[in-house]
Amino acid sequence: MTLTPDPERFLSELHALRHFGASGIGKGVVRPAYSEADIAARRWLAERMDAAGLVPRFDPVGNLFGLAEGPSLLLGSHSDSQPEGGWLDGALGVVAALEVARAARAAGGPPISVVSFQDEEGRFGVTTGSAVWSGTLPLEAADGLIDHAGLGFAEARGRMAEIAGDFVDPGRFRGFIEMHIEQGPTLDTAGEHIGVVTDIVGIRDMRITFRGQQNHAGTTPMQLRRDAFQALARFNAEVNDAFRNVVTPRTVWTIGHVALHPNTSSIVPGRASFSMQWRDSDPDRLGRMEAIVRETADRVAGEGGLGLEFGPLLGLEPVAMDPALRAALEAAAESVAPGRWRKLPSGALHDATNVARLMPVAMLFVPSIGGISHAFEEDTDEADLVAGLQVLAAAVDRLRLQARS
Ligand code: HGY
Ligand code: MN
Ligand code: MN
Repeated sequence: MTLTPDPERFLSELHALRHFGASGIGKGVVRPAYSEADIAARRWLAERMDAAGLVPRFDPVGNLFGLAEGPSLLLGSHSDSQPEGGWLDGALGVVAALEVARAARAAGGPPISVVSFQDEEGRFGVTTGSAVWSGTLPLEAADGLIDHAGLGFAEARGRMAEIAGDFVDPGRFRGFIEMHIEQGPTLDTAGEHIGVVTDIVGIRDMRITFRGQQNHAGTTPMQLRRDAFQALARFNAEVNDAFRNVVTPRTVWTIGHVALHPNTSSIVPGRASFSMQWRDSDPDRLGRMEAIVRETADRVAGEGGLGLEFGPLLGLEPVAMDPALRAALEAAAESVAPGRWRKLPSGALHDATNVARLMPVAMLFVPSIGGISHAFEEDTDEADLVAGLQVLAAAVDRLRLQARS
């Protein structure tokens, strides 16, 4: 009996989830890891998993699993959001997984478990919940992480202590498939409905701090200043320049968070602390970019007479998707959207990168309207959401038949 997920129930559950932390602007959400809205959403998802016949289990870092009996295929994503997030980033994969798990149960199999990983958006680290679960990041190291406001990971995860159980054994899962929005313009621009991911880029992410001299903005001559913002500005210009010899058109880098101290008009900033993040599909290029970042910061600090601190370098390596799981997704995409799908790399990071250390993984995308994500405007046509659900279900069906043959 083939799997027949219920599109109406899927869409209504997706809309219900976005009300946890609704931003009040479009369909946007504010549901950072361990926030009240995030924990409430996870409790609600646990109830939905239970109602779907799965056993809900929170692990010590707040990853939520809905467990089928015995060996199963794991589907899912994450339900925490960026500080200003879209309603689909992560949530889509969790709700689609739950609907396919119901359809599989109704069809007499295959057993499907569901997961919502915690802190994929890296409030504390980089895909922190799945990084800890997969062994990429030791729990003790994660507990030493802090968010931009200074809250510690240990304290944050402690907010879920009363519902937290042990880590779930990855050995019970045969593989992992994550459905996600593309978060880029490729599918939307091409008028295609489905993307089957070939590989996920690697990432490096660190905090850098320049320490100069806080001083009066009116009486301090320019040539005597040790202005931490000017150091950051020079660093940025010189890194952009140096990267030109190393990067490709697909390489990206971002200074997304800047904290100036004391951050007021009439004081020369004495401290500039900022995030420096870069991504590429080639680990060697990621390493060369790191050398440029460190050398440039050293030179700017040295020549300007400023102090310099590098925070811990967080990162994940590029990872290729599993050929067998990918083939099932490709065949399913052709059956649901013939000629209107493509294979493509993921420029965004996903929990699948960490899970790939433990088992075969694959991902499928649906289009993001205008390629927008990590913004309240993030959206996808409902027809494309349903097409993605049908591809996920059809791929699970194919994998069941293969397992039987
Ligand atoms: O940043 C990322 O790629 C992911 O959305 N957290
Ligand atoms: Mn995501
Ligand atoms: Mn995201």
